[in-house]
Amino acid sequence: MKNRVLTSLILLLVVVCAPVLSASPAFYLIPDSTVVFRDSLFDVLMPVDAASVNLKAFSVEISFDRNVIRTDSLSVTEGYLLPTSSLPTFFWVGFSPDSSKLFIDGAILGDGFTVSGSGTLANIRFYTIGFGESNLEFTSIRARNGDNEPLIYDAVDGWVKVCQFVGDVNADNRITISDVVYMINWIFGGGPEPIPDQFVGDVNCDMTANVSDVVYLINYIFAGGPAPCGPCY
Ligand SMILES: [Ca+2]
Ligand SMILES: [Ca+2]
Repeated sequence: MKNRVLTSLILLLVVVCAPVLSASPAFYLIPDSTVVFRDSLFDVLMPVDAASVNLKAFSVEISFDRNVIRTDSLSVTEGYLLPTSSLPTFFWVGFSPDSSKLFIDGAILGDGFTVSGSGTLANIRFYTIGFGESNLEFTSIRARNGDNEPLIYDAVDGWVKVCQFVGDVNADNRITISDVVYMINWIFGGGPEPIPDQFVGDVNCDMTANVSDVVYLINYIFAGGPAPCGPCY
């Protein structure tokens, strides 16, 4: 009997405490993973979740690989959440000198006024400049409530991969006759290897790049043959 009472008490504690334990608010980057081609744009939202309470101001620092993606101050715009207070807001965007960190500050201009619940704080448009992968990482999150007290938020980071077309062996972001010439020069003329390595030239996906891939590529470009086996390298 004693054990049953104890078990019931523990169960009650778990039920009561579970929402509290899982209620830690967080800043997100949505989508948390993006696969995109080079020389293109992609959008990332920066929301907070429903556990966010009495948010008046925030200041975040997001780092990324500047050799893979970039953004600029015109491409970062205010989200809808703080303006739902119906008061004027402050919104500022800055960058580290080497362009590898993005700083975003926002606040409701009005003593004591706050917003609670989920919503977007910023919209960020990145452009891709190089092949590879980059984390989108919150390296700092600071937030304040209406009494100017610090609020604690978790961070849910993002990630992006900038892809290369399979068959784009000269890495100019398109598949053309110049890739065929490049492949022929590599295979028969001792020219440079496909960039970044030979597997980007394996357009028929048989795990090796050779003359049969050249034939496949010619057939694709000039005769309406099947496309390279995978769109992304
Ligand atoms: Ca190419
Ligand atoms: Ca092949």
